[in-house]
Amino acid sequence: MKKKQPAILIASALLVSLASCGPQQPVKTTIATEKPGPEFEGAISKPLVTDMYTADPSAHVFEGKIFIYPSHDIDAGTPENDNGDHFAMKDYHVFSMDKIGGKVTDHGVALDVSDIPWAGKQLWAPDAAYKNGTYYLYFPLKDKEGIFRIGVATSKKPQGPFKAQPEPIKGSFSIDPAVFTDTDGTSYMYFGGIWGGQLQQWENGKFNHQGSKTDKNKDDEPALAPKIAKMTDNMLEFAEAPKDVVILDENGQVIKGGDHDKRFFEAAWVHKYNGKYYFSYSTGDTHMICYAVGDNPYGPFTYQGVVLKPVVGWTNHHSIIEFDGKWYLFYHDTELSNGKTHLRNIKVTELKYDSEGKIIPIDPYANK
Ligand code: FUB
Repeated sequence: MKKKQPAILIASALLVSLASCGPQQPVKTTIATEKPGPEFEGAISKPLVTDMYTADPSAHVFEGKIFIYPSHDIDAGTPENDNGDHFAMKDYHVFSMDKIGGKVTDHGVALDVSDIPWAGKQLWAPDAAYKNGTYYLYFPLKDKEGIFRIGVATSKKPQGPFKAQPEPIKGSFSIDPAVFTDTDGTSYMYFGGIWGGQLQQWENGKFNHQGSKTDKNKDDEPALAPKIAKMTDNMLEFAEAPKDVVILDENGQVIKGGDHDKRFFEAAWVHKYNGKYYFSYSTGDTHMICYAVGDNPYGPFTYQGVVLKPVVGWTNHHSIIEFDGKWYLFYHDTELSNGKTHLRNIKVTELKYDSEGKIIPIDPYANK
């Protein structure tokens, strides 16, 4: 993934100790100490975690608390490219808070890449779910052939540690799993991401190593669709072959590949509000979180607008939860690293709806 804007990279003393990265010795990237630049002025919220880089926050309410399942960003020294090779994460930490604005507890390493039998590299944006006394951590990871698959790990506690299943979920591919459990108890996984997320490299159920490396490059055709699959009762497998999640524009037409302001890129999330299903996602190279609304978990979903305007950094990734009668958007930017794309920090802010159920767009730097 390449930056659209000139890089805001300021040399910093980032030290990496990657040599021994077993579960007992988590990967440590030292936090930069310089003050954030002017582009962060007016930030509406502060980083929730300040002693490590965190991103892609998937928040859930478990056991009456807020649990956050983010990526753990590190500086592995890999040059930035459209493939996202610079996102070279190796483990996950889980965080919890009793309330918004309360102390953020780091529960330590919840899962390490060295404990995943099928692992190649790059632990990207995870999500979590709960069913019948077990917590499930879902994660995208490249296998030994360099193909992203989605894995699952289990624990009796929301904070882990989690034990990975020996194989990735059968039939899974691409990145950014988001598991939504409907009010009837049925769970669905939404997933997919283009460019480094490889969705465009899947053709007729096969991974094409020579396939297009970014978009499908067919601007007048329907954009590549994110995927949905119902989960089995034990939450470890897909109960059906993944289907396309269709996103329509305001005129009922499928959003086209050339419509980069609206087309799906990555970072799917689903929540339910007033009986409607809200499918939100990142537009990637136009850097927004948008949303579309549908009448059932499978869609189709009709585009409604922007949830979150671009943050400083290339990626935009989020989750939405209700807690104590209010709605919250968890997101990230790059304030702690002063603009380094791959060294992000998670944040939270309140999210509001208007009287018709439309989300009021959030400007992450509105307090200028
Ligand atoms: O964190 C790595 C990747 O960057 C995530 O999987 C994407 O959603 C983007 O945030």
